[in-house]
Amino acid sequence: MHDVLKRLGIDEETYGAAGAGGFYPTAGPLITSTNPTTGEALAKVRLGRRDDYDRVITEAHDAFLRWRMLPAPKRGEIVRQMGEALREHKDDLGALISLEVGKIRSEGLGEVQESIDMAELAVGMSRQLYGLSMHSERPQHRMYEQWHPLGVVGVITAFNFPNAVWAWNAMVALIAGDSVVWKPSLKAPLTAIATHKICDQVLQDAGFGGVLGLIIGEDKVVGDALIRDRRLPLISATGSTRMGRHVSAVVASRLGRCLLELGGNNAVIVHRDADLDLAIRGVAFGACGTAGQRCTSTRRLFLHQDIAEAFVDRLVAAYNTLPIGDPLDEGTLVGPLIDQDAVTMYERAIASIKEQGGEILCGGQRVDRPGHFVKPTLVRAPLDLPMAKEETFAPILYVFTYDDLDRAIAAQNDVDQGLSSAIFTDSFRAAETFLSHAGSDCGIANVNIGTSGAEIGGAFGGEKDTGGGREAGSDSWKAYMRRQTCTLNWGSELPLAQGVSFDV
Ligand code: UN1
Repeated sequence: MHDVLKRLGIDEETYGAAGAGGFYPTAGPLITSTNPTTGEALAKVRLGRRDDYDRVITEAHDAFLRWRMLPAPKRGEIVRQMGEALREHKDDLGALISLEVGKIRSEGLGEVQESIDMAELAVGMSRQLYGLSMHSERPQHRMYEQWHPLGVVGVITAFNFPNAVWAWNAMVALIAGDSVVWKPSLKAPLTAIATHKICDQVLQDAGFGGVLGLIIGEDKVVGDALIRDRRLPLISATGSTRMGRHVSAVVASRLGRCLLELGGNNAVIVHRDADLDLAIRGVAFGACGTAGQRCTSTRRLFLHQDIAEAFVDRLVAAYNTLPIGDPLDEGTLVGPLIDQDAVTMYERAIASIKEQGGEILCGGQRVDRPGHFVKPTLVRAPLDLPMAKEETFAPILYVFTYDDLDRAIAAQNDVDQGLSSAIFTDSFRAAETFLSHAGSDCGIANVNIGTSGAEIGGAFGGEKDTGGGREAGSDSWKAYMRRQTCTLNWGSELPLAQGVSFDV
């Protein structure tokens, strides 16, 4: 057993549900979390069942009733301590992320940093849960909006950000006065358990056990219960568009709220006047970072015809020297895919690309070594290549050539997803065209930086099949609260709005 796991308090066999009193024995099936780099078993998790789910939700709801009465800045103080606790464990937690999902060392650490940043941002937010005030049309009346906690928030996360995406939601939901029940991916249960333990300890110490709940279980058992449960006014879900469509339909049928962060098919446009050194680095990180398994990964590249050939040559050269290997080895830039299914999807995608007339410029195969490694792949593609419209969660980048910027932007927008986008250009006019109302249709639009690696201060999310949700910074806290409009009469008359009279 890895020392990292021991230090994080994870046993060889651990339970998959936690509530007011910490972890308790579950009796569902046993799953094994394996290291995608080596195939070695890391630890086993006993899944939660329906009755475990009910217990977690009941305890979260009870805890919510007390938590919501704590003033928001006091909740913020507790969240600040969570950020500190994460900072103390950053090294080990980052290593666990590398072990469990194959992120390179700096990305594993970066993910924990993202959670720490979220905690700190949320502390500030806790003093600023502001509402607007309006002038009433009636004399001696005052009108304003205030924001109340929502209740128990259900958070569903994917394997690729097994720590930070929970933090985007949880840190903000906590300062908002909600309790949070987390259903993590079955592909990254240990990171969830370790993260929960660290943050829950802070709440337990403050006398608020139950505010954070954890339920690890199968979709058809606990996932289904979570999305149908009327006790959960908000479900925040990150994952595939297919999953999001289902979650959204079920939650809508009970008139609940959804916050969705789903698939992306993110593009970079490299204009003829771009700084190509910047562009090469931005594209390589965007397409190959996290082995292409970010929702923000760069999947399509539009090159102006004047620079296309030279750029492709440089990119192929860069791809051919990318160090692929153990994510914990210094110098590695590309780790493994999450599991064999992901490798199979990659191989199927490559076969379809070839069938559809795409030309593989480099990569296109798995790497001959144990673990789930594939080669980052560049594909020269006709504009209508059907595969380029799909999100394959692997390092495959489709390269197109354009002559007219408007056409490149239109092609960039011509996919179902709308998460992230970028242009590399030194032209003010080109950049502003890209950012205009007629420009990128994505939730994120960058100039001279790539599509991935967003900072948490901004709202994060995208349009169309990406689901429309906004998480993390800016005013995204509003999603975790309910708005109340209040009108107060401090006069001795009762005038009615719109001039209505009703004298009794
Ligand atoms: C994701 O892949 O689900 O912008 C989230 C980024 C990260 C978050 C990605 N900050 O790439």
